[in-house]
Amino acid sequence: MHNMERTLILVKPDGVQRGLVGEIISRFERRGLRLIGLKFMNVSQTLAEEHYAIHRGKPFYPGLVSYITSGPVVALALEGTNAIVAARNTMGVTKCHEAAPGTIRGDLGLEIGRNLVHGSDSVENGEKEVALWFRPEELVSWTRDVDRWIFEGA
Ligand code: DAT
Ligand code: MG
Repeated sequence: MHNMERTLILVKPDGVQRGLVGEIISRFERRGLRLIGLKFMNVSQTLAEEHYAIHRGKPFYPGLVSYITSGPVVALALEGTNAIVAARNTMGVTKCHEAAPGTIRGDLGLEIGRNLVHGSDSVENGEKEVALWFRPEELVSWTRDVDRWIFEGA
């Protein structure tokens, strides 16, 4: 289907610790994105470093890696038309205090270093990150009965 994209979403350790897993997942679910992978896990140092490789060398990089490895996370692989931009808009901008009300970060967070969620930022990174966090056999290929009421071309 046209513009069918994949995105990797993480509910970061603060979201898990604060009991916001259901709240956060439900926003993506209600948006219409189709779940294709879901797991609850601790993040190894290696995975954290690979995931945040583009930020290596930046002043906030060590804090970023220690934050994502500080407790369990929920990883979601989602699929949908324009999934990258749609999910980014549902998340809100990186700095929670500047994020619009109605977004996850704008409704639930205050600080950039406790910003609750990760979402892939491009179609290419969506594919790469889903492959980094999920083995092929962990991804579920399925047809959702409601797809044709959400994806016009389905
Ligand atoms: P996003 O998570 O919105 O995709 P990003 O990819 O630019 O943002 O950065 C990844 C994470 O790094 C972000 O969620 C929080 C942290 N971060 C980014 N820029 C930062 C900064 N200037 N100071 C502190 N932390 C920062
Ligand atoms: Mg990013």
